[in-house]
Amino acid sequence: MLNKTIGIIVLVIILATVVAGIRVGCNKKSNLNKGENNMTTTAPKIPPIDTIMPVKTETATFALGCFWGSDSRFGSIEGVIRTRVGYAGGATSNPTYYNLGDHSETVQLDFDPTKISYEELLEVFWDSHNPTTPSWSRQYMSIIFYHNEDQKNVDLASMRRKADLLGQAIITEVIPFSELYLAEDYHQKYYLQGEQELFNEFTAIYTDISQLIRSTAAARVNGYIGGYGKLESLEEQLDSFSLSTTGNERLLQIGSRLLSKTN
Ligand code: MHO
Repeated sequence: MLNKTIGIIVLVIILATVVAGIRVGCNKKSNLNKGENNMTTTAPKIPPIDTIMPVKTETATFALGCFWGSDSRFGSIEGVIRTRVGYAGGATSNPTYYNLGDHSETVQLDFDPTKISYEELLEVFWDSHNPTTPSWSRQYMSIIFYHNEDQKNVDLASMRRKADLLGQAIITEVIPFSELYLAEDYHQKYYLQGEQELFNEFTAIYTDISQLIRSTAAARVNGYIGGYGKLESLEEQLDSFSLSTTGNERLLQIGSRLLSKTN
């Protein structure tokens, strides 16, 4: 009888220890979680605009002169998700800015076709340069690189319409896309890189330039700094960039100087 009672007591003690152990374990874990949460609230915040990605994107590739400007212009457009600049159209392998070979400065866009159509992007392409005058160098050629037969058909139809409208022949080449050699880091989101304080805010979040290149927020801000887009859109989107209060003030100051108010 005594043995049985002792046995039960020992069993209860063992059970209590195990339960307490699990509790302590859980507490430890939840303390850890709290710690992690605290860290995420103090770490730089991913811009909300970069957290919502469309289910499907399409890609467009254009050469139309210096890519600093086209990166900025296309980056300001609602529906454009990512921009990157590089060299394309030639046969020289691994071109660089100072050793371009037969390539041309090129901008490439990933866009959400439910927000902007490829045709609309082509309109921006025509309006952003003079496609009737041959370029004086291979570096600044006017080229549309199509990614599929559909794009090719849309390109040719759009080009005919534009030529009719202008009453002039268009010299733009329409050729299949093969490869984009990414330009050097300092060419990506060039105008944003020139605004040191704003750029620093982005590099605090995106420590690797390849992440920054993929950021919609960086594309938009680079667009507004280049003088593209509307002040009204900038004001609407400001919160989605996660900039500091001074960053917001600086961007609004640039915007009110360079951008027209509404559409
Ligand atoms: N005219 C520009 C060309 C730069 S671009 C990336 C300059 O300031 O050198 O071709």
